[in-house]
Amino acid sequence: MSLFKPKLSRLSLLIALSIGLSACNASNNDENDSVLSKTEEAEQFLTQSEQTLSELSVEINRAEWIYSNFITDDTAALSASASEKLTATSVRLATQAAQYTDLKLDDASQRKLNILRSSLVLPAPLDPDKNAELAGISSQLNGLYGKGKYCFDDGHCLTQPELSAIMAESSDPKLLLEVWQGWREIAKPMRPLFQREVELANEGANDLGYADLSVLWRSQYDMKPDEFSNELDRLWGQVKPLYDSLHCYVRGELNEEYGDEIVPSNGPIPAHLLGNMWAQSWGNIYDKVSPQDADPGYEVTQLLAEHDYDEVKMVKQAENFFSSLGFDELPDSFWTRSLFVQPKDRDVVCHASAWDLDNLDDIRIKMCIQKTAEDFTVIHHELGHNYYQRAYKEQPFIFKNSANDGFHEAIGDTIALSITPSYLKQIGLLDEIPDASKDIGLLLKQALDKVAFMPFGLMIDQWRWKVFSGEITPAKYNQAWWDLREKYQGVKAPIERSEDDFDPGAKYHVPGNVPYTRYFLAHILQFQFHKSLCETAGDTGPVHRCSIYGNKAAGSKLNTMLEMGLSRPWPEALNVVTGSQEMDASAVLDYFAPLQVWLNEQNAQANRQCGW
Ligand code: X8Z
Ligand code: ZN
Repeated sequence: MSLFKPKLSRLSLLIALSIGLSACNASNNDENDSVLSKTEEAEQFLTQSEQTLSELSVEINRAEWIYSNFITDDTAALSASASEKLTATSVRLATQAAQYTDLKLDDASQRKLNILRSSLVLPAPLDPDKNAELAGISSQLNGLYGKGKYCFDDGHCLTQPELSAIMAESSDPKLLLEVWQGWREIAKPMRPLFQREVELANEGANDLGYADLSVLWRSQYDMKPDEFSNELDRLWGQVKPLYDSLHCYVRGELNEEYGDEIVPSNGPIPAHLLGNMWAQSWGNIYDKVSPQDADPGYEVTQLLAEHDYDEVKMVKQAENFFSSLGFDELPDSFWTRSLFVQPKDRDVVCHASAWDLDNLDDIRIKMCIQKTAEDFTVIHHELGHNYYQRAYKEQPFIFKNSANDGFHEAIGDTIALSITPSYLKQIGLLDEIPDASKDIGLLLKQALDKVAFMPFGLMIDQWRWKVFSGEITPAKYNQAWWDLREKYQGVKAPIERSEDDFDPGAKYHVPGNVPYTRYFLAHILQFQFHKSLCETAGDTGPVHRCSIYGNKAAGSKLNTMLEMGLSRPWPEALNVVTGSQEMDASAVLDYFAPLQVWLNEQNAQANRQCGW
């Protein structure tokens, strides 16, 4: 499969094989011969591993696909048993790969061995009983999230997407609080399971030679784990002043909307009032905080409704964007096999995902699409995964992945940055392009989605890495979660929380065991990609007005990077599109430069005390 969740990595690393190593292990007095035979052995190990991996991945992908589309006890058992088999063999492979890392192999083989060693996101201990226990826990956690509902006093129950729609649309603080609190009830039973999952996976990481799971997760970025942590601090340091200005402005506006009792004009913002279940992106409160004189005067949600867009038409429109860049159309099987609409008759995992069932052409998305601007963007996000998967399909199995996990998350978002007023006009959704005086409104909407997301994208794994390393103990899970929410985002729980709660579990990627730093990286990378592709397209205007729609030169450059997959270190892939080997948030700051000035003026005029 290639869903960008832990399963991506778990499932990308299947079965260890019983390869005939015995002849090569025979003692040999000639040192050169011995080195040579070990090298040959390593090459053979890789060839056979890749062949078996690619064959077996299809079986695993199918089990996972069926489970996520039809959550029952039986499909859970099948998925757990597939994942148990996969993990056992991946761990064996990773262990075997470690034996060859000191050899002098060609770059590609060396790289493959390193990837085999470090790509597991949920490594099981070697003990088979513990492996089975871990697979069962992981499947149970996924099921608890997928089946999660909140039932109101009158007995009617809502699923995650329905509750999220209330969080997006309502202005009633009492209702928002009820839904916020209600959804988090689903996570309480996850706590002991999660705690045990961490223990077992840490043991698995130890067995592979890593100090803990945090070190393993941070070992996948072509640099040392601690260097990677420092990179994140550096990038966040670049963006933080912009975030602080946005936070200050939004808090001030919400204070006016809701009053001192509900949103005090200092301190952290209560997390239920930001238009999103997790306060992770704030675009849905645009109307509550928008500047009257700079509002562009249209809403994409409304435009979609006025033009009779249903779920399929939304996906077709997104496909059309990629086609305009020169990418081939999606295969027929995409349209017949994907899930676009939430089924009424069964539990499914609604959280959007993109899949590559056969590592070739059987690409699909699975998503309970709402007919909103937000989901129109998410569709582009998911298709970005599918086009990436198809672009690297000629690579050897181990390189069938993105340059780093942030790249996979950034491609569709990069395309969605091109959904500008001029693009909407070109595709017939908008009649008139708002003039430049409305740019502040457009930029504010974009910042509420993108800039607001950044500290959230960072804090989830700051929490998890500390949990994995033992710095955060189970007795402090929830407290530490809210401490980090406050530190990075400047938000707080709207009501008292305790260690009876397990608020991290109410976010899909925690029970799903999907690393989250990838989304932080993607939010930096997509602005770098957008800026560079706009230059390739010869756009000389402000970068926030640029759309690469229809530009084949930009499409071709992007495709060159996508085709590389994971075959080279990510700085080289980045260099193909941007001409630079560094991740750098100055593209974010350039994009939002006019907004930054405006926010600071507004905050100064209103005499706001920023910070929390
Ligand atoms: O999980 C996702 C995608 C699937 S890879 C829909 N995202 C993160 C989230 O929803 O929390 C995209 C942005 C952040
Ligand atoms: Zn994604």
